[in-house]
Amino acid sequence: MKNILVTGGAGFIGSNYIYYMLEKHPDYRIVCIDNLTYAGNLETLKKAMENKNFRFVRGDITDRKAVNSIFKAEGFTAVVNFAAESHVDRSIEEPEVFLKTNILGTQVLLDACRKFGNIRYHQVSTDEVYGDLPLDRPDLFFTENTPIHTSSPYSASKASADLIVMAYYRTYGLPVTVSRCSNNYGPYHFPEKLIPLMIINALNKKELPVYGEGLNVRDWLYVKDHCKAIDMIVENGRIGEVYNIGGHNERTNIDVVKTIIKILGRDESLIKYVKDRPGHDLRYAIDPTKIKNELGWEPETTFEEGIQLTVKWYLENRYWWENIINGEYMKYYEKMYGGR
Ligand code: NAD
Ligand code: TDX
Repeated sequence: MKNILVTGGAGFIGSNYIYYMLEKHPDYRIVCIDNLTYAGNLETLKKAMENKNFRFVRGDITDRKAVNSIFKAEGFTAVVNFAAESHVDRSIEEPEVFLKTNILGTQVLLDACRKFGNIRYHQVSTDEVYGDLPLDRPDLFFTENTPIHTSSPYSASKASADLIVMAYYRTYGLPVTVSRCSNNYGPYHFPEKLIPLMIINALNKKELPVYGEGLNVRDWLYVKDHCKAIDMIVENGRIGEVYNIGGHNERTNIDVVKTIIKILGRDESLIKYVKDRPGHDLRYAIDPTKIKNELGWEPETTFEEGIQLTVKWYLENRYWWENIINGEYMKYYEKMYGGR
């Protein structure tokens, strides 16, 4: 029987992956380790907890002793590492924890995979490791051969982790894969990120803070399509390979914000252009040819469908985000946006 360790599964993409896997592979055992940072939420995993094939362990991936003891007890067949500090703006304020979790945490997991029987390891990485593309060259895309060229402490930490993962493949022969995905959106997305922040603020008739002129471009992928791609890579991806994941869904930030305003029937006067993010990447755009040709992966959800589904989810799950924004989050919001 397959027994998969999912790290960071109380966060946005990890939790969506857990639900995807429990449904797609009802015979697999899924164990989640997550230390429940500000971004982790046990409420998100409430339904998964009812499944007898699922186990949650509160633990830190940088804690070697704790990680080794769960590997020893469980006998994993694969590890999928989502656990990370994931917000670029926070990495600009306080980089250290990004280096600790994203780089050293990855190393602890890789060591455990070696120690407990050369276990299959998948690293969930990001298109941000490629840096950015210019706005006036729509013909350019990130391929797996695009050089690593990072901008923020977040992306630098993710790139470092990728390099360590590939070093464990080359040096020790550990069976690894890496995926680099574009911006995700969908259910359980933490309110600090662009799309949920704009939905929640628009619902609350609060200002919508757009960085700079709102012309930066992101390549949006509905989270379920990302989960499906990871499943395919872990099952059939070639060992030692990197796969880009993205669905050719490029939008300027201002476009995304105006779409949300329209869906919610709010007024564009809520938009407030604020001071730009330092080092703000201009454009991300993924070329997904490799995963399409090798594994047959294609996105199933268009941006138009996905954004409707996402807004609907936030309307129907107010308790989930109201709990978050009524807590510590307000302090963060004040610090990042107050007087910006
Ligand atoms: P998230 O911030 O929503 O969730 C991260 C989870 O990791 C949280 O549950 C948190 O508690 C947990 N965590 C953090 N530090 C930990 C530690 N030391 N030990 C154990 N658990 C820890 O992040 P997300 O958006 O779901 O991103 C998941 C992964 O996907 C990250 O590796 C991120 O770099 C990558 N990624 C994200 C996107 C995106 O658009 N969100 C795109 C591409 C790649
Ligand atoms: O209030 C805001 N106003 C704004 O204009 C916020 C929060 C963001 N933005 C802009 C900055 C970006 O150009 O929107 C764009 C998206 O911002 P984020 O949601 O913070 O995402 P991004 O920085 O693109 O990074 C995301 O995608 C890649 C994830 O957070 C990363 O974890 C992932 O690796």
